[in-house]
Amino acid sequence: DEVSDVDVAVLGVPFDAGVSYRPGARFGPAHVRESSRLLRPFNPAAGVEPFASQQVADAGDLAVNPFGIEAAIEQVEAGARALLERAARLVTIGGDHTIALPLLRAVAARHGPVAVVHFDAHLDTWDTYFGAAYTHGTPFRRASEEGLIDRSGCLHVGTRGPLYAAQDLVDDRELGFHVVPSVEIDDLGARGVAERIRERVGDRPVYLSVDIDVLDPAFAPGTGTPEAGGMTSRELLAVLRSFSDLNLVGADVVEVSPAYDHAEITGIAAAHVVYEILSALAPRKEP
Ligand code: 5AB
Ligand code: MN
Ligand code: MN
Ligand code: MN
Repeated sequence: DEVSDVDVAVLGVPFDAGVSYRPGARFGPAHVRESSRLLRPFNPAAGVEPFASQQVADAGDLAVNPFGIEAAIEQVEAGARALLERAARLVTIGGDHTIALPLLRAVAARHGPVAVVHFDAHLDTWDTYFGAAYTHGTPFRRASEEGLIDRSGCLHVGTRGPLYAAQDLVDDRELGFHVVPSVEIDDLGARGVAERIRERVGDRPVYLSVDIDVLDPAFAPGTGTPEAGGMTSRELLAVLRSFSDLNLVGADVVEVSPAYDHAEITGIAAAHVVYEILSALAPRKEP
């Protein structure tokens, strides 16, 4: 097995059975892997060229029950826990955002409550959504309720759209999240956003969750719930480059849905996001 004693394992979770307006994120891992072939020399399917040898390994895709949400959530947690026995950190490619909950359970089992930096157009802190407690719209409320997150160190970044009322933002402060809405990013710029994140998370262990819909649909059309007015790829990648200064313990990149993509725009953006995350987690080979 290629995954043993590595610093970072990359795992695909092709799951999207949560209640969703437009499903299709189950095809995300294959799409991001395929697009990453364009990022020579980085290719998670073939290996980990830019990184020091044996530090990053591709663990392939997890087999998940496509019909039973609760069963799938258990499978993701068990799969992540098993991998964390063999790799220090896990970078997961989704799949819809439902999977952030079992991933956080596995990470918290290892590190205790973690700070969370959540890039997303949406807060994903609904209590239930169409009666469902476990969907891509609820993972961070569940994680907060279950004590998986450190309520003094979490942020949502890129929030926008018509789905939120002021009260949601107030509630989220109670759940432990500061909010950096998309409109503020216009003024803050990438450097200002990175500073806000650093101030909030400090030296805590940090889990990073990137919903690709944090990007503007011009930069990521291939997602189930696009919202106009999002970050540019350049801004997001610049903020992620600052993460090598944080105590990053794991990450996911979710909600890539290739049926709505064109010209591989979203796949390529997500592959770059994965690459920046891996660069923050694994020292690059000296040239
Ligand atoms: B996301 C919406 N309620 O269920 C739905 O993308 C949006 O993980 C949920 O942030 C957004 O499709 C969840 C309309
Ligand atoms: Mn979203
Ligand atoms: Mn989300
Ligand atoms: Mn979505």
